[in-house]
Amino acid sequence: MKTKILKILRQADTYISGQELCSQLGVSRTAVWKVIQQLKDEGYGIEAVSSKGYTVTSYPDVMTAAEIGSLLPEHALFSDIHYKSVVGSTNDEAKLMAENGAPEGTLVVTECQEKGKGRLGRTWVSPSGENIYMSFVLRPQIEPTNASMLTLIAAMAVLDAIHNQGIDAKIKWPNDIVNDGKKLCGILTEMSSQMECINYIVVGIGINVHQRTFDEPIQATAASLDLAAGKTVKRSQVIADVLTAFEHYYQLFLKTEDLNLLKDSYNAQLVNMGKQIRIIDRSGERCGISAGIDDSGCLIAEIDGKTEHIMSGEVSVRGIYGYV
Ligand code: BTX
Repeated sequence: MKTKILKILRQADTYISGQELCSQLGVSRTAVWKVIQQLKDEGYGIEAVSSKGYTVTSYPDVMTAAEIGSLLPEHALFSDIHYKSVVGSTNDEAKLMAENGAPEGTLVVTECQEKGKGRLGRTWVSPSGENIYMSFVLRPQIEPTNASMLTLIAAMAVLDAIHNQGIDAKIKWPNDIVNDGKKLCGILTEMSSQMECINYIVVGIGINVHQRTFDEPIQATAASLDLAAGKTVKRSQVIADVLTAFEHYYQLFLKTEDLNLLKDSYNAQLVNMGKQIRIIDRSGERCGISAGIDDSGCLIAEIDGKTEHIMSGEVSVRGIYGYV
């Protein structure tokens, strides 16, 4: 009910009477009043005028289920939202929920991760109260080998949300979003599967939002939305925009089970496009020119006159981050 009240108040361009809220939601005036008090306690500036009703004058920077839910469209995929003040890793939380039967669209959001994870055993720096750390559960009926494309879709969704804040950013294949050569976001996709079918996938997204200073070793390579935008960005709006865009791209992906319908938009946003890249994998390091992704999300690279489709590994782009 809190989500619905918040949504009605948010969408109204004028005061909404208590009676109007009661009849829209089919609840008592006391029930509405209690929710209004809770919202005030959470930091919402709510003005109540006896002859007119309620209006919201200011919104706090919170990431509660009601706040995020009130910004999502009706019947959104991500309707089961769990907000936690602190966790080890939202990916681990979401995996646990998925193991216990959580449906597709379950979302975990937190203020702080004590064991934030990057790829390949790396760490994701996750201080409290500053950024976005979230993970969601998917249960697509696709080949397990196609699951890695969801990371690229998530990158497109995050990029849309960042652009909505007026920030110029690009994708660094496969899973980073960068602004001015610095990393704003990282994405970690994990999967539980059998040979031919997927039990579940967890997509984890970390976006630096309010953080203004970063310690070594990421001091020179990390940035945040506030720094890039030169203003204070609302975390809940970014989350809602990521989820809305992801749902749209996910539906397109499921139609073809590849990136055929999304490849052109992805490539148009690729920071590595047409540039010299270093491909570092277990076999060592090679140089080539990036030609964007193919239908399955592999990076196409021209290396020594030959075209290669690179599936995994770390790709570094010259000029990006300053250390390449
Ligand atoms: P990655 O392995 O591509 O990037 C990790 C590397 O990025 C680190 O080794 C470090 O150099 C740098 N780094 C670490 N923290 C930050 C940061 N806050 N900002 C910029 N650079 C940083 C990327 O892995 C995948 C990250 C996913 C994070 C989300 S948060 C929610 C979810 N839960 C969880 O445990 N992980 C995901």
